[in-house]
Parts: sequence; C-alpha cells; structure tokens
Amino acid sequence: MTFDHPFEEGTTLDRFIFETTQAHPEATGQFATLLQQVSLAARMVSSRVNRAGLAGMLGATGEVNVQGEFVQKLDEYANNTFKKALEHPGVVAAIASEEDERPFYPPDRFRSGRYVFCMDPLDGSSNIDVNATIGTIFAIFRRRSPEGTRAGMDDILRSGRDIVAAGYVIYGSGTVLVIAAGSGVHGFTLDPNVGEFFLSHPDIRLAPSARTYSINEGYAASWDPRLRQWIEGLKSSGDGWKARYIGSLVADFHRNLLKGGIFLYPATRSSPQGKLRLLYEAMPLAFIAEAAGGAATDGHRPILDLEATALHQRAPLFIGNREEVAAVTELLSQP
Ligand code: P6P
Repeated sequence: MTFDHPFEEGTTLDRFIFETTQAHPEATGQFATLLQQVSLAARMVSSRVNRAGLAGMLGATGEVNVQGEFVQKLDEYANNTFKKALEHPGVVAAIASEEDERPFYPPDRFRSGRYVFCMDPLDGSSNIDVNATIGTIFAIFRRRSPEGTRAGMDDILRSGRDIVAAGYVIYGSGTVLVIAAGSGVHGFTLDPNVGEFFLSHPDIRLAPSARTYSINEGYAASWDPRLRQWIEGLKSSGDGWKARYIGSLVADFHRNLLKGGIFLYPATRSSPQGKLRLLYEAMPLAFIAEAAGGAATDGHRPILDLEATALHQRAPLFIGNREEVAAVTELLSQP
C-alpha cells in the first residue's frame, strides 16, 4: 500500500511508529517500543475509564497524593498502569509522575533504558465523578547519563527544548491519542472493537489566530489587571469571541488544538505560580502547540525555554494560536 500523504487516515498507530522510527536509521527500536507500551497503557486506562461507573472505580481512595489532592481510584489505576507498562522493556530510565512525590526508577532486574517519561497519568480527575472528559499527558526526554546506569534527577529536570516527543490521551466520547514526535502533530482514534488506534487527525495545524478563549473567569479579581482588561477587550471587541472552559486541561487544549483558541491559566491569588505543572503538563502541551504552528508561554517566556528545577513546580500557561499568545505575552511582559 503506498501513501500519498506520509500518514494517510486509516494508518494504524503501529504503522506510524514504524515509519517514524524508520526515518531514523540510528534508531535502536527503543523509541518504538516505548510508544507501543504507551499505546497499551492508554488502551487499558481507556477501558477502565469507560467502565468506571460499573467497575466501582469512581470516587476517592481516601488517600492524599503529593499534591495534597484526594486520589481518585482511576488516578491510581492510571499511574500504576503506565508505570507497569514502561518499567520492564528496558527503554525507560525514570518516570516522573504527578501522582508520585519522587521519580520512579525501573527495578534493577530490568535494564535502565534511553528515555525519561514525565506524565500526568490522569489529569482532570476531579471531573471523574461527573463523567467529564479527562486525559493523560506525557513528555519524553532522552536521558543525559549513560544507558544501563541508574538515572538521577539530572536526567529528569530538563529544559523544554530537550523534549524528543510529547503527547496526550483524551478519554472522552472516544479515546484519542495525540502525538508529536518530530514530524508534525497527529491524532489517532481508538477503535475499541479492534483494540487499535487508527490515524484520524493527520497533521493537525493551528491557524495563526482564532476567536475562542478558555480561562476560569471566577478568578478574574486576582488576575493581573492588564489581563483582566485584555479579556474584557475580547468580549467587547465585536469580533465574535467565544468563551469555552471545561475545567479539564486535556479537554480544553484538545478542543483548541482542533478548532483554534487560546487557553490561559495565569497566576492567581491561590496559585501565585499558576496551578498547572511545568514538567508534565505545560511543557508537553507546549511542545505539541509549537509543532502544530502555535505557541505557549508563561506570560513572559516560551514554556519550552524554561528549565524545570523541581519535579512538581508550577507555571502560568498561555497556549494556543500564536497571534493571541504573542499579544497577551507582550502585554504581560511590559514593565
Ligand atoms: P480550575 C484539573 O483539576 C486541572 O488540573 C486541569 O485539568 C484544569 O485545566 C485545571 O485544573 C482547572 O482548574 O482552577 O479552573 O478548576
């Protein structure tokens, strides 16, 4: 079968992985294996999310995670599922997870591989009980230390520019895996009857500008006054701006990626550094946004230019179509 477009619709994720890694003769197959294991974990989490109500997987475990949030049973299941899928093939050196205070290193009986996997295993879990869309977000780095040795924080705390691939899985009316691995941004939709992801959104691109904004206006009183003025300006512009905010980062980002829009989570009184996490939320989505022709900043600098200095550090996030991100960043960067 020949493809006019490198990845015509209907291509399976496995074929995309094969063709992507074929483009890198030096590939050892570790990256392909890593992505295949991500696909397996995503399918397992999808199955459990879609049966959560029946499988008794709703509701909190009663424990509190490192973020001080009640751990929802699905959070715990997703965290364990991705770690179990990635620890044994010898392709991962460390896993940083929103659910774990410290990094997870594969047990010594497994080879310490080439990649570092940073993830929010189930973002938006506060929405689980109301059946709102949730998702997994991940960034993949190549380790700095030699393969086969035990990795450390120096392999994990990186600049966004060191990301080699990033993606997310959105568990909504369907399950879609969106990935950026050096050749654009592509979306794959799970056919649960086949148990395979099929290319459904080839080469996703963000237009230069859009007319949708996503922000929690409940915090308007604690925003930078210049941001408040900018948002009010959109509303009164007469340019047909729409507000869309689900309160689940993956869902808001995915809608804006496909239809255009800017998502804003600024510093607020309760979250002076912003609420979202730099290493496994802002950076991977920024990598995807830039690969699709968009932009992402912390209100001053590109997210990908930032260096993570702590596993769970937070950052304000302004992400989406590049003209709107540039406009709000220029405004907030003025002295
Ligand atoms: P707020 C979900 O809890 C989450 O971490 C993100 O998925 C989402 O974008 C954000 O918090 C929503 O936060 O303060 O608007 O409820």
